[in-house]
Amino acid sequence: MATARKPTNPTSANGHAANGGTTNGGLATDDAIQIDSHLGGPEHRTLAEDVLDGLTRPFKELPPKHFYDARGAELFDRICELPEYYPTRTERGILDATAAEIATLTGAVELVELGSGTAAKTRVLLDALHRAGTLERYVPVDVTESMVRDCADELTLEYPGLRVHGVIGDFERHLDRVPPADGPRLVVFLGGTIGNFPPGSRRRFLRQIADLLGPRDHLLMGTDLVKDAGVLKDAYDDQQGVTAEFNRNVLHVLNRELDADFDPGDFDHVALFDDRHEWVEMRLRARREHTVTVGALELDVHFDAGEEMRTEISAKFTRPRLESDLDAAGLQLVRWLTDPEDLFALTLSRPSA
Ligand code: AVJ
Repeated sequence: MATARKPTNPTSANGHAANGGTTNGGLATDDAIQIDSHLGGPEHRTLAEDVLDGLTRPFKELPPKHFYDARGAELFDRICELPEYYPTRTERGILDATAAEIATLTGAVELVELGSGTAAKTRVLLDALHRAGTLERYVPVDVTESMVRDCADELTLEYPGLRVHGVIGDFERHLDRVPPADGPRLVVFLGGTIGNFPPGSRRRFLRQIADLLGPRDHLLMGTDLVKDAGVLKDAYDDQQGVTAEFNRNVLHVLNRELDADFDPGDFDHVALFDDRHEWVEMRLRARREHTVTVGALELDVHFDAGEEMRTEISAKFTRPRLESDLDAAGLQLVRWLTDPEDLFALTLSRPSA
């Protein structure tokens, strides 16, 4: 496929196409693109609220969503290339092997992607739907404005006739802003990110996703699977220390955004598999007793030597547990798609009859 270069994209300030209605022989112009932004600053408030809440708990905790500033996104991309981190390439292999079947089963006219990022893996699905002749619209939902805009520009060039309706927002808060379906819809949530939700919120979030689905629509979700604890630990504690840097990056985010004075060098990276909960946990462990100030919150936070702060859970699934989570959200499994080693699964599901 031709790699399209990014043209300038003159969308107006409110994010709506400035020149809607005209066509241009299938060329990518702004009438193929509509972008709505739902981020008007309150992003900082959720960070401040999360930090105040998380750092004043008896067992300190920070939610993983704040890892992903520009540096965090770059470190995560490097994680995806690590020999120890199998999920990305495994999911990609499953998609390569099954995209055509997914296209046939869903007959989807539109693809809605939660946490679309650079949409690297999405192209496999877009290709399959394009080849099946059904693809009309792509709806990426992502907090990073530049990612949504760049991929809208690129994809409208790569797929002549494709419309892109981007939603810049937090998929945990703005799912109700996803435009109404134009025809059979495929919602995709890849990468295993559902694993970041603890079990109760996971089911609540799956129910919100289910609300985006009509009777002919489908959800395609990627989930990492339970496996040997050593393999899991290595995937989250790599030799090169990239995951450790990614983990500590959240402290840089707090320093910059909330005027905190963390010294990331005061914390060790910890990764472990909790086999009772069937999740990987990442923590930051204080090397010495010290107190950190979070200026924007007028908050002093004391750490004991060896105290651990949880920064991420990444749930690992079994088929029965996933089916019961789907069932609780009003969804039923249509296809269970895995790699030959059963490392990772893609599940295709639809609203229960
Ligand atoms: C992007 C949430 C799927 O849980 O494996 C990678 C994030 N954390 N290495 C995961 C992550 C440490 C990743 N997800």
